[in-house]
Amino acid sequence: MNLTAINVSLISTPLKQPFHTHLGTVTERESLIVEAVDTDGNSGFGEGVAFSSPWYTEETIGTSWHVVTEFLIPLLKKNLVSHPKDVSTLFGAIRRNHMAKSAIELALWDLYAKQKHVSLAKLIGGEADKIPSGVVVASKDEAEALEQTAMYVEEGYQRIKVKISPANDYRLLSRIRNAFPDLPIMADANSAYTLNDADRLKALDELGLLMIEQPLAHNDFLEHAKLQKKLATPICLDESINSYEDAVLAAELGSCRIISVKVGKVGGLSEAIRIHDFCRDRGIPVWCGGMIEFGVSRAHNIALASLPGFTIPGDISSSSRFWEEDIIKPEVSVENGWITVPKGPGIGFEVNRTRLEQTTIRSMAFRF
Ligand code: OSB
Ligand code: MG
Repeated sequence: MNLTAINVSLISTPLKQPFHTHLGTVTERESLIVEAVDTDGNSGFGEGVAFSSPWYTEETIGTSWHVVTEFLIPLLKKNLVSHPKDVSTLFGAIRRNHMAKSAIELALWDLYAKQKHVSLAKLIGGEADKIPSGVVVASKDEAEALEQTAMYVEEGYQRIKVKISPANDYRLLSRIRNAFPDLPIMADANSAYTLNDADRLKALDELGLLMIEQPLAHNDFLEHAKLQKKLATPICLDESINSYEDAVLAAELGSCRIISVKVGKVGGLSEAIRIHDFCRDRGIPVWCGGMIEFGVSRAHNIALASLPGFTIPGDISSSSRFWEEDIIKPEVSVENGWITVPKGPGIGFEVNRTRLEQTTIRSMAFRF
């Protein structure tokens, strides 16, 4: 791919408002931005989406920095890569660290698409011109959650996801359901329950939810299968799905009826596409999850979500959902509930270098 340099930047920005889950609250977002440069001066960008602390996955921004700079970039320097697909094989020598791997792999996908003068969406077989947009309500306060829902419905979002736990579940969801009888609503529990709560979750069946995301442990398949048998509402797995093999396991065991794909969590776009293809063949609906990410990752998600198996609106909202100013130009915007899939080369958004520099707290350049 004629690489001449890789630049790694650690950026940090406060969120417009705190994002609460029962696992913890995010108020400030750090992210790793990787730029891959070729001999013709093309630049491809990727984003590493690990959080500052290991509350959601074991990876952190710190471990990503370590693995990217000490292991993955040295591997790339020593081995010729002619297609971004080669990267998964090359990085197979390093165990897990999916978000670190993905940050680089995504930069190479963007660069490769730019070298071929095609949009990333088209390169990977995307068919949609626009994708439906969903948004997450993650407030501690029930009245505020209702207000936010009303605001997002007004903005046109096609599906609302609400963070739930035993502290708010039925009460909050039934209030939202009563206020919006026809709204597609889903609930994300981020592992707030155990199998002993099956009756409590069964009570949510009457609310007509699209799905309940990850009710049980982050690494569980067996108990989710037992729970799914008891619920009419489809279970969707998020935390449990870290690879293609996890998706196969979940399908074989009946642990869920829907799968959420997060590119960073599964180690890159190639793996995300494998999961998509498997789910499409098996008739399992998939949707693209979100990581409170900046525009680079959002742009990659848009390309992924243009694949035909993505039949449910994902957690891909506008840049303004989280940021006063994003690091891409134009920013991601939602029009009447839809995001247009860009047709320009690569991810189809420019990186706003001024904003990138303003938000960078640490950077490192590697020459090839
Ligand atoms: O569980 O889906 C999740 C954000 C951070 C970590 C985990 C999750 C989330 C979200 C998506 O709910 C938020 C978004 O980016 O829109
Ligand atoms: Mg989730």
